[in-house]
Amino acid sequence: MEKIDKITASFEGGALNGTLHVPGDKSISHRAVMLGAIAKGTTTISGFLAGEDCLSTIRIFSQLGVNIERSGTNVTIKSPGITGWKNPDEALDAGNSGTTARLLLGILAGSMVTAEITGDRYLCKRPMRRVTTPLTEMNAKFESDHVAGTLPLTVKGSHLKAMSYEMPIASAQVKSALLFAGFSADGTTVVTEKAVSRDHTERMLQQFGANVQTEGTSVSIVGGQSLQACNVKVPGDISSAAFFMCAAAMIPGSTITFKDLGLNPTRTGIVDVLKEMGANVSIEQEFEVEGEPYGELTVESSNLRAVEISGSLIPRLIDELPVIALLATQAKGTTIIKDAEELRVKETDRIEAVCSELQKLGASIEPTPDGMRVTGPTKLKGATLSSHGDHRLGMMAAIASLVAEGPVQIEDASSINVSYPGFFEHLNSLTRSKH
Ligand code: SPQ
Repeated sequence: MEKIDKITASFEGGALNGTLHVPGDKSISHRAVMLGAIAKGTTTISGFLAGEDCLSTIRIFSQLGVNIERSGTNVTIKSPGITGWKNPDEALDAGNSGTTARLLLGILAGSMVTAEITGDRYLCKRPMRRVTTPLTEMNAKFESDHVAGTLPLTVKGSHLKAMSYEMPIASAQVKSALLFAGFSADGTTVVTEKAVSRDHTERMLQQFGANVQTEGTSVSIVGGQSLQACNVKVPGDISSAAFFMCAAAMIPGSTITFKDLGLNPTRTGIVDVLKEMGANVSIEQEFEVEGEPYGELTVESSNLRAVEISGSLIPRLIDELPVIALLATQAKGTTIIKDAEELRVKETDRIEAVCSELQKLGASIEPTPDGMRVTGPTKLKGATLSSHGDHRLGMMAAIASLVAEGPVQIEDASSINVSYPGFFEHLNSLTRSKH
């Protein structure tokens, strides 16, 4: 993987124009490897995201004895099935990936494997009790040398019992971990969310032949089912496209079209917000592949106005909030983001980090306990920004360079490889900038 430590991005002005196939969806790529490893037989994945987070997931399931071969974005998984996994020789390292760690806790809890799960210095600070507390109620067994509720953690696979659980937060990772555990448990597990979070696990479990029922904000799964290996196609990641969608919306004269983009309604909050801000967004050629909606989406620049973003919209755009905050610096009025306290426990505290980095560019933005307030439009100036080791912050900084006067230096830009390998190539293909 290319190592980029410090990058200077400067934009010579002018519009962004072109067509992009953004890399495969990160959430769907993780789940495809996980379900392919649980199912006995051969699963193939096309359009896989070869970013560092998903490569961590592949490495982990290889350590458990699953045969996984990757050639670019094509992956072939030959698995003995979950009951054929072996104890790993070394700790399972989820790297920077919260999705890998949390879903793995749910999967291994009901397996026959004992394994230690760890991660990088950012992941080892992120909360795991949101998953281990309900899993323990299902009879899962965890061991830890410390009391902080963080990684490293050892999970000892055990016989699980089903449960009904009302989640205190809307989180696809918690929901998915519990559905995976419910898959191995005795009885029917029901998980209820406050607001609907991304539902890729439910859709893909169905694709692998499992009986999963969704009713409103509740999802149920009967334990003891078996999965059928299958072929998974991964759509383009709307969370990656969001960076260029926002760039096109705010830079006069721009038009960018995204092909084969994932348009799952639990992920399209960014489209709703762009439209409400006055951006020109159109969707064509909508279709569905194996339960996941796709389409071709075009964004054209226009004058933008401030919005309020809160409530059930938040889980539908949680990962887009850093770039939405940047977008709001170019919109007329005060944008208010509320109910987004979850941002404080991502790869970094994204409320503090987004505000401090955008303030360095001269933005009028202030943190609030559960979000931020951004007033625009503001002419941004060049500065040195840090990604804080967070891919979404690194990409936000790169997009900021397109609207700032003067160069923007990005420290620790290699974090972008977590979710968007080839990001700068795509940026260069759309601009006349030099990086
Ligand atoms: O995997 P990780 O590190 O947690 O990734 C992030 C991201 O920005 O890419 C969050 F930091 O996305 C999460 C997302 O915020 C991916 C995810 C999933 O695939 O299930 C769900 C969301 O997290 P959560 O905590 O709301 O369940």
